[in-house]
Amino acid sequence: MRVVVLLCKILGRFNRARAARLTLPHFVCETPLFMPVGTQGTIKGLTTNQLEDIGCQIILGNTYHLALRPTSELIDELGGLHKFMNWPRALLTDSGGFQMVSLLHLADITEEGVTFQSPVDGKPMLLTPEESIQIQNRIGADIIMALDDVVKTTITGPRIEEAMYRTLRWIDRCIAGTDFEKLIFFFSRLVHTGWDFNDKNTYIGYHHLNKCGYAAHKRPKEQNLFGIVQGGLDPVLRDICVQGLVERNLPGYAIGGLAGGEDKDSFWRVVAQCTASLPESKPRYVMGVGYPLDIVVCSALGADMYDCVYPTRTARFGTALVPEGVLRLKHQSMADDTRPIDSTCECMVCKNYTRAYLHCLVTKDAMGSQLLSYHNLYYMMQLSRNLHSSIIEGTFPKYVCLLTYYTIVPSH
Ligand code: PRF
Ligand code: ZN
Repeated sequence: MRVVVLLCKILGRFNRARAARLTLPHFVCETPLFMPVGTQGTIKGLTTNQLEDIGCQIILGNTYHLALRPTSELIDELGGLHKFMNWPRALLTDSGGFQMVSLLHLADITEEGVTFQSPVDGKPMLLTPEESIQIQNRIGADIIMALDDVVKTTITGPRIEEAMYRTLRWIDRCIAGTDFEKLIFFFSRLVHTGWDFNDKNTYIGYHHLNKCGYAAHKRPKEQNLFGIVQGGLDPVLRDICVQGLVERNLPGYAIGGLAGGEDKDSFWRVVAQCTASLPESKPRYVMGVGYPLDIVVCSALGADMYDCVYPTRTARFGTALVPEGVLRLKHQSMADDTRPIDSTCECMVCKNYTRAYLHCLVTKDAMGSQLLSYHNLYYMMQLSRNLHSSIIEGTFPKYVCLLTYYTIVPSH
């Protein structure tokens, strides 16, 4: 039997919305939560100290990028990703397949795995479910994702069904991959130190990891494997996938294949359907979702976790997130505007800099995008905190009305 180490305690509810506490190996996180995306072991333009300052609880790393450079073997050798990037809080890694398919037009999916041409030397390479898990074990994140077969929701026909069933077959290969790691782990403990007992002769498990020569960061037993629900916009396929994954009793579940160009109504229907039949006691993560409005709606529908490059990418294009929508700092009207980005925001940027100064920087200096990224991520963290506390305090509808009074749909 698999040991589930992720504790998900529901602290409050409002209809289907939940506010929970997730106890992960490196940090206790509060939901709903937004996870900034750090592609190359960094959130572009921000230090990890700044990320802690803004209240960031967990960040996302991309297995595909990290496996290419600096490689998972080197990260492992240097003590795991937490240590490598100096990030003491929680980390999640995506399995890599989605990034390959979305970034490389040369990626191809077969039953064995995702084949692609290495961008380093052009050689054909294969990422299997087992290998994705092994790479993620070496990186050492608190949450690891199963390799899935992702198809755009705008595609129709038998490919959607094929991808959903393949995702279900691959989850068993991912589980087998993690269990193999655990077996080696227990074997190594047995060989090096014998089992761990306290003075009352009670087995106390995998403490003192360094003692047995097993690197402290490499704790496969403590990594939480999330399965990913696929099935496009077809409710029957989504239902088969949810049931199949729930039977496997995983520590958490993600809803994948969305935010790929489908209309909002179809997107929200899939989220509503999945959250209705996923277990109450496990976290639900909607992948690739990050517009403020989508986070509010998905949270109302019972989802807990989100990730997106949007807040940092849009910052690099000179756009700031504000309660009214977005503010384009490049616009000529900002040139002599002495107000902060948002007078209601308490972030370091809004306390110290004017729109006029930021207008001057955005096109000329890297500091412009760094400051805007800082503000935008602060905005997302504040949104997560407000959702959490309003669900607990019973003021969730009031908070949502206040937010949607302004239009929080970005205008691009
Ligand atoms: N699967 C994986 N990563 C993802 C997605 C997915 O479906 C999405 C949604 N399009 C974003 N990131 N593995
Ligand atoms: Zn601000």
